[in-house]
Amino acid sequence: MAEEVRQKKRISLKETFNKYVPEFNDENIFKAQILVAVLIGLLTVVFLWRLFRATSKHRGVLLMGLCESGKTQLFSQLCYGIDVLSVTSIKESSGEYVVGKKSLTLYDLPGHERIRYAAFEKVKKLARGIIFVLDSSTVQKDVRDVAEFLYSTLCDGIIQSGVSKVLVVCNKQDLKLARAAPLIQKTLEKEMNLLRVTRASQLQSVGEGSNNNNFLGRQGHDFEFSHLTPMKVEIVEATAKGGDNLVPVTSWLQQLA
Ligand SMILES: Nc1nc2c(ncn2[C@@H]2O[C@H](COP(=O)(O)OP(=O)(O)O)[C@@H](O)[C@H]2O)c(=O)[nH]1
Ligand SMILES: [Mg+2]
Repeated sequence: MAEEVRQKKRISLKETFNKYVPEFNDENIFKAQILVAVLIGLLTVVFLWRLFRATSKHRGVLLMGLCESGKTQLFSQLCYGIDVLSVTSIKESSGEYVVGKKSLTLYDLPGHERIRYAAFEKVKKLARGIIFVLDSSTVQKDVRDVAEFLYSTLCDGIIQSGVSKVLVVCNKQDLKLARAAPLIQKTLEKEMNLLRVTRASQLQSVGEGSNNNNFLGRQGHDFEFSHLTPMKVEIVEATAKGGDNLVPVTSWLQQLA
């Protein structure tokens, strides 16, 4: 008796379905099943890929910039919440930055020209993001060095393939002579535009083709950070000393984690 009722119910459901969606015959249903299976397969692949990326080794954030810009200060504030007495870093140091259940490894790289590249080479494979620190009170006079360092970093092939987000931190905003971020951005972009021209002509004179990572931005346009897509470069103001104004940095790290 109960079986009969169930049978009736099943038939009537099918009949209702056919009544309202007549184009759904058996063949079409088979096609739809295949489509759904393919969709589920694709979604699984995307899900696993995202999971793999999130848990992959790329959980490093490189703190880079010239000497005395405030990298170690920022590193110490972010990882331990304290100021440091300044000592010249000759080796990279690392620390964990915890965001909820996730964590990132911050690498404080030495800014000294003679050792900076060795340290960079060692950890660049692990980079997921870069925090480039500059001293907002001296950037006007050091703009060439700052721009060269940043340009070379962004040209690196490993960085271009592994890093999607770069944060330029205009540090020491507590100082009277500190420039604001929009002005620093303009100054840097102008300098990097000049650098790009000189680098391109140097390469031509040594006979290298144009197929290299050394051209940043869009051909035929003045250099702009916004042209570096898919890499996203943001420029913010901060004060590492005393941890007074670090929200722009911490919220960027949260998005990255
Ligand atoms: N006024 C001011 N001084 C800072 C700030 N951040 C760092 N400093 C100072 O700048 C100097 C260099 O800092 P440090 O972190 O050692 O720079 P690093 O060479 O880039 O690692 C130290 O004397 C810091 O106290 C800041 O936000 N404001
Ligand atoms: Mg240091």
